[in-house]
Amino acid sequence: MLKIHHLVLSRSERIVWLAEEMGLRYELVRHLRDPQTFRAPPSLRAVTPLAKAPVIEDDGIVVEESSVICDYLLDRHGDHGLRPAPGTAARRQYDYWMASAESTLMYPVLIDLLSVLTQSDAPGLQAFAMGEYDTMLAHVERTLAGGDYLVDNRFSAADVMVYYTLAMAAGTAIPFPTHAPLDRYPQVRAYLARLEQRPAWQRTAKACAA
Ligand SMILES: N[C@@H](CCC(=O)N[C@@H](CS)C(=O)NCC(=O)O)C(=O)O
Repeated sequence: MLKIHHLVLSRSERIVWLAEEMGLRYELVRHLRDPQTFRAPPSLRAVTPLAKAPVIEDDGIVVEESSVICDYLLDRHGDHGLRPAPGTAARRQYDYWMASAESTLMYPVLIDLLSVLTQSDAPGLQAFAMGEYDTMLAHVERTLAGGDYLVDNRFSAADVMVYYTLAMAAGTAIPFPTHAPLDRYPQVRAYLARLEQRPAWQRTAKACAA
């Protein structure tokens, strides 16, 4: 059976959420972070030398990296209406958001969180993060002006990916204060609230709770 390794308070919530949206059967293996360092425990290193979550095991195959796992599950079990058809404009947008969630959109969040976690006071770096926050949040805000979801006005795995990045920025995914100026982006805040209404998200929140 599909095994989803969940590092509590981490991006692996994405995979549990997608599995719930798809109605998959899976075993959830929870790994607790080190309370001092907030790093992954040795139990995760036993699954992958990277010791990063998410990671899944499926019939002896180990798959890592959130967006790759999402597309692996959709390839293996069918799209379930959660991914546009290949070769379409919608699919190009989907691919863009899937990749962006862990790259362009994530940069300011990581810089901000690492500054907070390491208690470093580098004003230049913080100013850079604030500028990038505005660039990325304005981009999501503009996209949402055209509909309730990021791609083709339909919920997709791209929303699952981007949600977690935005929830990190909002400070709701992990218990560290951030400086993301979400108050200036009402469409983004409404989008997060809308996604959190989904029954599959609510089941995920319960299963993944710390
Ligand atoms: N880009 C990777 C990021 C993986 C990653 O950094 N995961 C974090 C959790 S949010 C982790 O496992 N951190 C624990 C550690 O580094 O000790 C993905 O999306 O899967």
